[in-house]
Amino acid sequence: MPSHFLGFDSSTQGLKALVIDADAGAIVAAASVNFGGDLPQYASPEGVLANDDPTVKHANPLLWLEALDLVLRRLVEAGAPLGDVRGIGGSGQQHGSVYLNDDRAFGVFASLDPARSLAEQFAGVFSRPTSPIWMDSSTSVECRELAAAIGARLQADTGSPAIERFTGPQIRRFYKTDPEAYAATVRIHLVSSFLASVLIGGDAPVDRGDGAGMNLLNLRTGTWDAVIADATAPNLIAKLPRVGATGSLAGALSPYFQKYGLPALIPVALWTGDNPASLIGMGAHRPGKAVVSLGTSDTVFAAFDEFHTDPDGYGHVFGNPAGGNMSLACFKNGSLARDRVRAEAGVSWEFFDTTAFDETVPGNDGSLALPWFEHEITPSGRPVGLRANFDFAAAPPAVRIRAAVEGQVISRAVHSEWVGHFDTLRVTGGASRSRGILQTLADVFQARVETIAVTDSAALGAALIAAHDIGGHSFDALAERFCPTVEIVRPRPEHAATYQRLHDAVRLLENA
Ligand code: XUL
Repeated sequence: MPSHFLGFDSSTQGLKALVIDADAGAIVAAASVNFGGDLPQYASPEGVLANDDPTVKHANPLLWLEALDLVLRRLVEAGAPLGDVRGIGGSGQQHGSVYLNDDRAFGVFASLDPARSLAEQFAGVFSRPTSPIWMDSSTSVECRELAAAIGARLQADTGSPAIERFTGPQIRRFYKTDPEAYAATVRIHLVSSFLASVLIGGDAPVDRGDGAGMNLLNLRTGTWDAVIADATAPNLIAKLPRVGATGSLAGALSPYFQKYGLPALIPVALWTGDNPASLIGMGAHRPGKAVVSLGTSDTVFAAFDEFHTDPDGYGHVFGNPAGGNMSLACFKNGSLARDRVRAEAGVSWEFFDTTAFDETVPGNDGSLALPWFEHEITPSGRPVGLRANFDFAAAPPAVRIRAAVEGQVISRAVHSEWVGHFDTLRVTGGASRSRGILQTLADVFQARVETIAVTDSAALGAALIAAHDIGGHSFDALAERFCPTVEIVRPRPEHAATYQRLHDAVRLLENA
């Protein structure tokens, strides 16, 4: 009997779906929907609605539903063996929230009509017509209020201090700006638990992995924190779904989805956040291995067992879908900043990998730069602009580019120190093609750097979670089958001390 599982990832800009064969370690079908390109009627080219206030970033939840129908149609058209699927998993962009209005909403979930689209049936059930997503930064006042009300316990118990994009501050803002609509809200879901609810035609629990990104879940008790919830908005706990135990199921698939040839009543795993799912999809579910994702923004995340938090308050603790915890630090100035420095120096990445590497020395004789062209979030609250501890404009391209790459990589290491030591870094994202960047990561972190062949790590992780939670496959076996190493770059111990010394220099530059 085939061991097929379906995984979804509903991210900021699109929805991906993969069917895997867990025994064979193979992806047997894939489809995707790009929100901007495929569903232009939602006027969200990057998955976000336009707003006069640049701090407000909302999305239309009907867009996510329309994409769900479309991606399933595309899987059918691609001949995906949906009739063999034994279980489903999913992940969603973290922190975003969906507000359901009254008992009608629950009625719609329970009686989905296969003759009509999801978007058609869910229109009118949202008490807040648009969903704030993780890019929103409009809640600094609410964050200050929560911080004042709860103090240090907020981070100590939920894993993060008050963070603008986190769900609790977003809920508080909704309550303050539209108290009537807030009062008429019966349920507030995360993107992940909302889409799981649609799949089961019911009310899916929030998983610990994604729930940790809300400033509401007490990670020590594993349940909603009543005091923090009360300080966030009145009567909030009654509006939140249950918190599901890691590895438990959301429910059975709604009959609606039989129209795509999916078997009746197959289990649906709890959906999680895209980063927790990526931890699994990158084969990094065990402590000691960190993932460095070099994209538009850079993220560093890793599994760790013992619950502890970042003393600087920039890193987060989320739940690891394999059990225990994971850390995450997000750096807004990633690839775009690196590339701007490179372009302004008038050179190619190949130049960095070869000439710049030969003409300069590791540590760059202490010359460091932090290309903060956007407001950085790790650390936050600093003015934008390029920071350097030398005359940047007058320096040769090789020095400039090494200064920026090393400044970035050392700051990734500085803000991951609280997590503990990593033996291995699994690197993904466009910049992982640069041999020079990989070597710098290996030398700065003094860890073995690996690249792997996985591209859609969140969707793959979601399918692997289903294979584990539903199919009983072990995460170790799945990681071995699906995430083999492609390339290894070893750290050079002779450069350890040089880079360690520069940690303080980077902190100084960040605070200058
Ligand atoms: C993590 C975060 C982002 C979103 C992107 O805290 O805000 O990585 O999850 O989808």
